[in-house]
Amino acid sequence: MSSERVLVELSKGVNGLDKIILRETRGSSAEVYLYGGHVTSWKNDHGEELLFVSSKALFKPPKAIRGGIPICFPQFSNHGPLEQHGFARNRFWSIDTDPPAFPTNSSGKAHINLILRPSEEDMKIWPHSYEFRLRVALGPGGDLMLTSRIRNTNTDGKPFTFTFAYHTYFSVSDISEVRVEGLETLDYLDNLQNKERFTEQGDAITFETELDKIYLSTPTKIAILDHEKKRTFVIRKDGLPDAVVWNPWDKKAKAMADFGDDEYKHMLCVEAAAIEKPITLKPGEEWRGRQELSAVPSSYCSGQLDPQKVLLGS
Ligand code: TA6
Repeated sequence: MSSERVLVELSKGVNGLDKIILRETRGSSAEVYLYGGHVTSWKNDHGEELLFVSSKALFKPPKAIRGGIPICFPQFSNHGPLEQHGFARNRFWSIDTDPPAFPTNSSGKAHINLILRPSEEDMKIWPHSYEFRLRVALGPGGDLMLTSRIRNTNTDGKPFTFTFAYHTYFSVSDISEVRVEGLETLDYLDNLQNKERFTEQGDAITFETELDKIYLSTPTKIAILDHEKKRTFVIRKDGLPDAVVWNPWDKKAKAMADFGDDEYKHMLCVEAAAIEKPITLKPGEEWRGRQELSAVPSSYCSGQLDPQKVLLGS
């Protein structure tokens, strides 16, 4: 019983906002704010921070926290009439004390269950009743798992449709030294060219200017190679066919009040998402979207880790 307590701790964060700290016995940890159901920290068992949070992030409603893993629901970006990225990221979530059963293999890990239901105010802007259950779990190896279960609880027989993203901000050493593997030759919508559709060239994605693309029907595994840090992030995703890749570069960085002018050099968003084909749920139906993040110590050039082996391997 005692080790259990250490694994999950309710605490106060910035501006006194409630947060949950998850600790894994070997030393990795994660932090989740009830504001936004927002993961703001993920550390490996050396205590190194793996997610980027801006030094100018505001932890003050109604502004979403700049960094970590904002949840975009029920609308990704401006793909619809609602506010940018929907409203889940600037609502207060609750701890779900009675979550429906979960797949057996997740028991015993440091995890927390959160829940979001619409307020009367929300119903005025998006007239649907739903239950959004979010489980955040740390695996024995320090992997970070986020599982969303969204159920349509409308009593008026109405279906609803939404788009979704885990808007993950990864911490990188130097964006110009980073490569993304797994999205080669895929079609994408370019957000910098009116969402026009293009096909990616055959090589890994590298960064030398602002980039804002939605890759369509991607493989379930994507790798981010941080050459300088000899680290590879592996994103495994389920129920989330698309992937957004974003770096604001210098001009956009300067234009964002809650983002440092040079911080674009040390972050990259790679977002497991469902955008191209919005999800429609009839009353009683439930959707599941899961992402698992791993950080593998690696040295690309030493060949210890061939990204193709990562992407094609287990
Ligand atoms: O996911 C990429 C994106 O949609 C970009 O277009 C950019 O706007 C980014 O999200 C940040 O959005 P935010 O509303 O958090 O400023």
